[in-house]
Amino acid sequence: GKVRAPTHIVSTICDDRGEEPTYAGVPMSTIIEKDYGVGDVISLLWFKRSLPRYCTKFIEMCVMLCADHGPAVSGAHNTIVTARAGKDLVSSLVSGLLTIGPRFGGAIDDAARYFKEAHDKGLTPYDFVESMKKKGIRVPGIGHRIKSRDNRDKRVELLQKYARTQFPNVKYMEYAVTVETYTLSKANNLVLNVDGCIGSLFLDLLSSCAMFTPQEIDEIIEIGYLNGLFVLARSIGLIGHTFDQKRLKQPLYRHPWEDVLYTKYT
Ligand code: Q5B
Repeated sequence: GKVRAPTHIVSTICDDRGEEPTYAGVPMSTIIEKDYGVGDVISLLWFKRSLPRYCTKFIEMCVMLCADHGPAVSGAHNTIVTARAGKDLVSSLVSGLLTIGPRFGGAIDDAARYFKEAHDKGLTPYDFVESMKKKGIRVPGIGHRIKSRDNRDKRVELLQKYARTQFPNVKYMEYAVTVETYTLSKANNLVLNVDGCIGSLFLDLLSSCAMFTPQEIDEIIEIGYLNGLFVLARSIGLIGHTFDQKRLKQPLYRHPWEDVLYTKYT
């Protein structure tokens, strides 16, 4: 019989061979005719299924609310400096994206991992936070440079409000809030931050929408899908910062000497 030569690539999310491309089997014309949003497209290409509207709206809210947070954050700062060095759009964008990681914007996956483990094991917030401290690990999703008990993060409030009214269950987010109550007793800025809020709420979305098996949820958390939301969202802002600098014809950036502490090598 016929023997098919082994392929070099296996791909399951988008098929462009027919009359029109499909995303997880859904033709482009359906996406347009049925007025799908970017949340639906993310749901098809990342999760390979059509999620209910309340879930895709939540995804869209995450993208919109994380699109930018001003010029002073690590990502925007790098992008601005790179654009001012005369580099092109892609270089300016990726130099900002490369700052996304465990301290800045890229704590969503770890927040989901640690909150899930602690919640599912039934750890009290005290036991969870203190065990992390003993291991020398900062609680991902907790703490912010400018947000605090008295200067709450509106993004967190908006996402929490939406999920409390739209999600069938918000047990992981409520657990994260009890962790926040404990960490706030230690320092004013140890709030549940936007990464921790999205991480815990995504656990709630995955576990309560009846569209994922427990094994699929574990795989999503293990692979680490959720930082992708911040990367995608913040790309919008970083591209904006690049255009802004170019439009403003900003010169090469040089950090002022007076803002550097030059000390003798010890
Ligand atoms: N301490 C975010 O720290 C920050 C602790 C903690 C236990 C913690 C820190 C942190 C986890 C990572 C995380 C996402 C680095 C943040 C984001 C997007 C953004 C950004 C924007 C946007 C801030 C002072 C004392 C020390 C620490 C203790 C701090 N965090 N203990 N668990 N999580 N969080 N990142 O203010 O005893 O003095 O040694 O790593 O979730 O990135 O807008 O800016 O949209 O762009 O620099 O919102 O919290 O404080 O490092 O001086 O620490 O607090 O151990 O204790 P800070 P530090 P001690 S959202």
